[in-house]
Amino acid sequence: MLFLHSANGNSFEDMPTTGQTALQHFVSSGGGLITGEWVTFWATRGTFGRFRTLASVLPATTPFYAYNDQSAITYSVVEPNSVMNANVSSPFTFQADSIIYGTETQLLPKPGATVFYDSDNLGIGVLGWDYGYGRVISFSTMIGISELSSSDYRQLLSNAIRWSARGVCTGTIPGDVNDDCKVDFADFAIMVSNRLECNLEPQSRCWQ
Ligand SMILES: [Ca+2]
Repeated sequence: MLFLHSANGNSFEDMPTTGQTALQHFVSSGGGLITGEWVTFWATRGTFGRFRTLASVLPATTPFYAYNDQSAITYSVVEPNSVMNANVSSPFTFQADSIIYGTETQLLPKPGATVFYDSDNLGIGVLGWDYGYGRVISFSTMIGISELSSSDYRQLLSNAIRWSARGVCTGTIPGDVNDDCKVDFADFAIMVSNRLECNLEPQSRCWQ
C-alpha cells in the first residue's frame, strides 16, 4: 500500500525516473496507489519534465491550468461502490487546503476509469482504475489537514485505501483466460463464447 501526495506545486523538482518506474512496477504487480492534487496536474504537464513515467499509471489527465482556489467543496456519489461508499455521507462538504493557489485540480478520466465521486467545483472528485494487477485512485483535492478534519473525507480516504488494496498475484493459474489472477465465471464465459471456434488450416482438420 502506498500513499503519494505532491504538495510541491511551485518547484521544478521531479521524481527520479527509477523511482517512477519502481512505483509503476509496484502497482502493475498488485500494489495500491492513491494520489492527491498536483500529481495528475504535473503528470499531464509532462513538458515540464515531471512524472512522465508515472503519468501512464494514473487514471486521469487534466486540462491545461485547470485548477482553482475554493474554501469548501462538495463531493457526491456518481458510481455506487460498496467499498468506496461505506459509512460516507453523500453529498458531503469539506474545507479544502490550498497550496500554490490550488485547492483542486480538474480531472479528465481516461478510458476504463471509474468516477466514484463528483465535485461541485471542478466536475470530478475521486476516480480510479485497475492498472495491471493493482489499482490506482486519484483525488481532485489535497488530502491535507483541512480535508482530513472532515470525518466523511477521512472515511472516504480509508475506503479508497481498502479499494486499492487488491492483493498481489503470486502466480499464474491454468484456465485464467482473462489474466486477472483468479479462475471464475468470467473465464468460463470467455471459453463458452468461443466454444467450437477453430482456426486450424485447413478447416477440415478441426474436428477429426
Ligand atoms: Ca480470470
